[in-house]
Amino acid sequence: AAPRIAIVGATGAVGSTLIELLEERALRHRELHLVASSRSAGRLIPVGGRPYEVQALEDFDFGLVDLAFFSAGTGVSAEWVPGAVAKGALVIDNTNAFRMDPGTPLVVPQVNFRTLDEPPESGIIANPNCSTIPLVRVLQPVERRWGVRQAVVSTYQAASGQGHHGVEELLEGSELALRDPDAELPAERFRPPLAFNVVPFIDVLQDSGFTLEEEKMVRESRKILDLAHLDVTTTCVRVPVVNCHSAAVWIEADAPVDRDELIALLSAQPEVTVHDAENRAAFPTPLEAGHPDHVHVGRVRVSPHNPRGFWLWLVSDNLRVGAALNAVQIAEYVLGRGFLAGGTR
Ligand code: A2P
Ligand code: 11C
Repeated sequence: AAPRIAIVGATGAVGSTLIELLEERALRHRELHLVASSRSAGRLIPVGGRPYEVQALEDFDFGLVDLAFFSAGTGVSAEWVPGAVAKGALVIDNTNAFRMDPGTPLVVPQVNFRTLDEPPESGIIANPNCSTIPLVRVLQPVERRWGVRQAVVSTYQAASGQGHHGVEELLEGSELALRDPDAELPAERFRPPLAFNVVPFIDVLQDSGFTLEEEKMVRESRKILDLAHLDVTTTCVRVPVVNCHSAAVWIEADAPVDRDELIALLSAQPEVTVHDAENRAAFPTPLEAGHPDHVHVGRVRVSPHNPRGFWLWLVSDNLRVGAALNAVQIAEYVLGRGFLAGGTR
């Protein structure tokens, strides 16, 4: 039977993308419950041509659903996911709350679907951070073919990583700055302001001197790839782009890498498009990447000084590939495995 589904954070950037994907894809549902904060309670959101009323999280009974997607921030998940699990819902959590919990698989279906061979011990499946997902999608085939000695990543992350409010703040700040270069720009989601700026600081500083975003990319990649000592290091940068995260990735393999073979290998990965296979001048950008459900790769360059080292440029839709699509693909896989058959785990 099709499951009964709740989307927590349904009014947010990832939540509304989840709704779009439910409409687009074959993930059927018997009932759909849209949940957000009490601020949004009573709002009507159309899904499949029918209005659904948003319910306040405090009033929602998770006993009514088989599957709950959480995308309302780490604090909300930490507080409410355990209760949802206790009521019998399988939770796919899109926050940082449970990703490193040993009883919770951290899943990118194209990479480690095997971790879903059994239902998760915790009742939770974690969705990785939006900048981790495209990275592991290319690291895994390289690791299997040549071995990865080290990966050095610089990200170029879009405003939508901070939700609808992040996008609004960027657009509002950009308009203000165009009208008056000395205007004081809004800086609630992004400080310093993001408009016409580049900010090498995402989330909070950790004791290591790296930011939490940078640390998440390292530890999540290690868990997903099951490589506890993978040498990956990152600088995470926010750029004034509305949507789609990019990354410049330097990988040093354990053996010399042939560019044509590398391109063939990456092109053969599911939902990966390599742009410079034939035309070396072709590359993806956030505005013109192409299929919104693919990881886009370009600027594939083997170093002339080190035949084991090469660069990749990655672009992917952080709300889809990096968040909602990954979560929906997890749900599709889980349903295929029958964890939710008949509406129960
Ligand atoms: P709301 O719209 O009612 O504030 P975004 O990432 O785009 O900022 O969206 C965050 C999502 O998380 C929204 O759906 C928001 O609902 C929801 N949310 C934020 N705080 C809470 C909360 N305390 N309880 C329930 N939902 C919350
Ligand atoms: C950003 N990557 O771009 C963040 C958003 O751990 O799921 C997602 C944070 C997370 O701001």
